[in-house]
Amino acid sequence: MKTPFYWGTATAAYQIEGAWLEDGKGLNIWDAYSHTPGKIKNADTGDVACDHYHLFEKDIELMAELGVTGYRFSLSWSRIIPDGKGSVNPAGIEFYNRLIDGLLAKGITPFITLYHWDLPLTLQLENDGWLSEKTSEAFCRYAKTCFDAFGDRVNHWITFNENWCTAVLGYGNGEFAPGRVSNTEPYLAAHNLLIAHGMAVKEFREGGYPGQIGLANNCDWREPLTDNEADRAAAQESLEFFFAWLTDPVILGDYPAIMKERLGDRLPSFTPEQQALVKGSVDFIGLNHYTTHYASARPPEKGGIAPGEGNGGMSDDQQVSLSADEAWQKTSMGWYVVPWGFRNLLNWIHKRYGDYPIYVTENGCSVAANSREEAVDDQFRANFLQGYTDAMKAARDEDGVPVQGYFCWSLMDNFEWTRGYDMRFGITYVDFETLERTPKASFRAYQKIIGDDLGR
Ligand code: PNW
Repeated sequence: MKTPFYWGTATAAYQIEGAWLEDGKGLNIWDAYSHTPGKIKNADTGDVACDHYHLFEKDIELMAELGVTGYRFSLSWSRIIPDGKGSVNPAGIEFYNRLIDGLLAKGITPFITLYHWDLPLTLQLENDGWLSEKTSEAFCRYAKTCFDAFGDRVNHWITFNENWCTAVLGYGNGEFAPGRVSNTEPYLAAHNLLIAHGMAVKEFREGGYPGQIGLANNCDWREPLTDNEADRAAAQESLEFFFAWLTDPVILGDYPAIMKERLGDRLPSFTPEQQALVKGSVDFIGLNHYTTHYASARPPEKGGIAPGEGNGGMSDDQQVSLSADEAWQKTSMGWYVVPWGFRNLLNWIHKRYGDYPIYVTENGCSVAANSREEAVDDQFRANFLQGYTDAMKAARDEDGVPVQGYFCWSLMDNFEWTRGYDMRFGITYVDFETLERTPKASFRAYQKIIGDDLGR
């Protein structure tokens, strides 16, 4: 039987749920961060967000109308275990039970992300978050709680969303919660995240829960600026610092050689026990993809990001300059629209790791608008989705890359982290005053893309 291709949308708990103090939920680091003055655009918070906690039935209806066969969402750890490590909150389990049952009733397959950045605050305060392996142990227990509660109906599990962001933005340049700045801590945090992943997967496999488990890592494409050897090496180096850093260990069992060489003791090494735990710990590769840059060994002549000017310590560690073609279209986040980069990246991943099923766990764009009318008429996003899904289908159908799912980010406008509600990524417009949802032009375009591919 041909494996089904999942067409879906994606969201994350902190970005949509709201209900931050309801029904026994504990605080998490994004609750704390968004309430810290100066951290978030317009002092926005996720206190209410899309109020999905109360409106989830409407959101399931929307997805049924869209025609998706999968939905990727995350669980709020502190809603399920308020202090991250102690007793379980039955109301938290109950909420996700209703969501899962509602999806299944519409024939939508749930893909659960266990961790999309909202660490229970107690674990931050007591353990310094991901700087301690105690947090990995707490995660493993939380994961088991979820497998036990939902594993009878959920067969697709993603332990972590974008460990690159947690490590680099959370512990490197201080942009995301917990807001730490360091050129050592990102590597330690990432190591503990990988150990936590390995522990949870061991629990999953030994517990005999049915289904597949993996990670969702983010990666942009890096195209060599010229065809010369040095620029091709720079592009490769950049991809290894970005994606291979967090994917090689779970498939090949160790960090990329170039990172070990370059970083010395700033990069933790795997003990034999840790290596046994982590190696082979994914059943699929999850990829979140948003943009492309040129990479070169020397600073580009004009514009671009030279080594040492980039994303905190991590970028300084790469001897790579990034630049873009000014002819490329840009989203309102300033991210370039380059569908062929997506196709190249899918091929690069296939070549490096072999025949693992790949799920595109996120892809999408933010579009600026001055009014609701303008926002709903988002031809830009409709074109973006057409271009990117065409590129993915070319990789799947012409290049033989085993892509088995695509999840558009996002089902609806939501809390875009430090950018607050200012950046809208949704194919559904959300009025944050009334919480009314309105499908955009891109919703209709995506509906058609799905229908055509599934032969409806
Ligand atoms: C991802 N970067 O975040 C997240 O998984 C989503 O929660 C988020 O809403 C979406 O992409 C859009 O931003 C990213 O700096 C945040 O490269 C930052 C970066 C990449 C992805």
